[in-house]
Amino acid sequence: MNILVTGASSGFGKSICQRLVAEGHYVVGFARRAEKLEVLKEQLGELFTPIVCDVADFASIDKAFSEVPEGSIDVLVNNAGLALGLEGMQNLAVSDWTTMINTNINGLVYFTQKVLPTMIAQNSGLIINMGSIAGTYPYPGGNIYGATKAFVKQFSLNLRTDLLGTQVRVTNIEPGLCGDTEFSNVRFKGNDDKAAKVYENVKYIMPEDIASTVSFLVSQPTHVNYNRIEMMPVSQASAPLAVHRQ
Ligand code: NDP
Ligand code: 8X3
Repeated sequence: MNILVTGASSGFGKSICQRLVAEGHYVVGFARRAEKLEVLKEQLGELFTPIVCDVADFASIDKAFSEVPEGSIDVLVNNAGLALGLEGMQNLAVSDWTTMINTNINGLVYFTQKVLPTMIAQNSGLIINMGSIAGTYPYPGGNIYGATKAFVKQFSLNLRTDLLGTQVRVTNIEPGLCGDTEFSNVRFKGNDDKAAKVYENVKYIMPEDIASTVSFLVSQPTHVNYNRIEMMPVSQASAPLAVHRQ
């Protein structure tokens, strides 16, 4: 299959590319950091095409798509995304929330719209969006990040209704605590000690577990649609409702 993966330079995206190439798929990986993509290219060889792209910039996406090798697009994995900060909304920098919205929402929607005409015309295709448990369960400081992932969840479900009558499928993967990625390093803006504390003394989900879920979805029969897959490590559960007592 021909598979496009955004956010291919680290974490889930990198692991998804490694897994899918190992399974014999042609994978195009998008990200901003050319040097990281080049290292992956050296490792994965002919089946992998790296394309530098900022998904928060529509012009960059247009340019990137003009570089995608000819051929049908079978699967899009909308994985690029980030959280910035964990402070209350009143203290969140405007540049942080606009970056989260532009990346997690606008970039994902634009990529989706880019592949839809081809998928609808060929009457087949699979769009896998990377949501989060943060899109369902609120937590302090999750304000904008969680809301972007709630958007991704509802957008995925709404897309299914637009696509009813076609064979194009849509799945929202909603992971919980996953380590061995740059997610918290990015969230805490390079404060690696703070990032490391998120994963202290806990067995978290690994990027390979997410890649394995993507691989599972890609290999399903084409008459089956998984709408949502929520994943947590066994060591995580949703919190009880908070009560502030006087
Ligand atoms: P990483 O920070 O390791 O990976 C994020 C990827 O997204 C990188 O490849 C980065 O590449 C890319 N990216 C970020 N911004 C842009 C942009 N503007 N344009 C293009 N690429 C971009 O984090 P994860 O692998 O953990 O996260 C991947 C996805 O999974 C995200 O959507 C995240 O919200 C979601 N998620 C993560 C969880 C976790 O606990 N880790 C849990 C639930 C969901 P580059 O910087 O090179 O552009
Ligand atoms: C990443 C998981 O709980 O840090 O989406 O928001 S969480």
